[in-house]
Amino acid sequence: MSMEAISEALQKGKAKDVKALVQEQIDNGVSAKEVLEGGLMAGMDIVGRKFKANEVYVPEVLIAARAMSAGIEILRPLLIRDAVDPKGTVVIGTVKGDLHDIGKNLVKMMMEGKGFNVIDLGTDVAPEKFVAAAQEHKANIICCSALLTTTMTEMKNVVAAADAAGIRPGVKIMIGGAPITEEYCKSVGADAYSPDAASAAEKAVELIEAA
Ligand code: B12
Repeated sequence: MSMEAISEALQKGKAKDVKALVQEQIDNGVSAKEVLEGGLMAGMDIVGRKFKANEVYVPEVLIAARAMSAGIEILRPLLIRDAVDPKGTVVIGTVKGDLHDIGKNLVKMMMEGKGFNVIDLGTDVAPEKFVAAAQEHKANIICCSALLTTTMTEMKNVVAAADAAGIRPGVKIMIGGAPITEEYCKSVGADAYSPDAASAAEKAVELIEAA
């Protein structure tokens, strides 16, 4: 019931209500993971379906996205609570032409939770910028996010730019986002793919330990 209230407030883009309802659940002892998946992501999933069906438009989605981010901010300290020893450095960003950042921000948060130092380049990041940041910060992993079938092709350019700069295999490239699959990862020559933020962080730890 209360998870539904979070989902509904998110769909209506009521950031203040989302924050209060998320806090209420946490105060009641519900886990951050449960609130994230059962409330916030469930609500955004419905927004996504309505968006696809032309029942809601970009402005409504944008307001819902802001409400989701407000809710995630409340969960942030809980999601990254188990941070341990520094694991390495990750450079993360959403690829060129793509402005979706909610998933990227979640991946960033989970990586921080695993003890990674995360350099966030934001959205609409050109391949050369990923590579320059990896060199500057001596990163172990570059993480690219894409939510559009028209921008996911940029990942191939990030791999090519990293190869041209000669930073691989020292720097690994991880990719993800709704349209990405394991097969796509292989086809562009990236090192790893993961379907969600929690498994992305686990995969990153595996990559570091295997290096
Ligand atoms: C919110 C949203 C927007 C917001 C974005 C706000 C923001 N700050 O991010 C706004 C309104 C700006 C927007 C704009 C557009 N959007 Co939009 N949007 C969405 C929506 C509804 C939700 C995306 C989201 O945040 N999901 C929640 C997060 C948590 O999930 P996620 O991003 O998938 O991330 C998870 C995993 O994928 C993974 N992950 C993500 N990144 C990474 C990275 C790595 C390295 C790894 C390992 C894992 C990983 O972990 C995350 C957490 O578990 C989706 C629909 C959907 N169901 O996905 C459409 C959707 C992505 N958008 C779509 C479209 C078409 C657009 C526009 C072109 C619309 C337009 N006509 O203008 C523009 C493009 C703007 C641009 N240049 O980027 C389409 C894409 C279709 C396609 N296949 O290409 C979708 C699928 C909607 C649809 N069904 O039609 N959008």
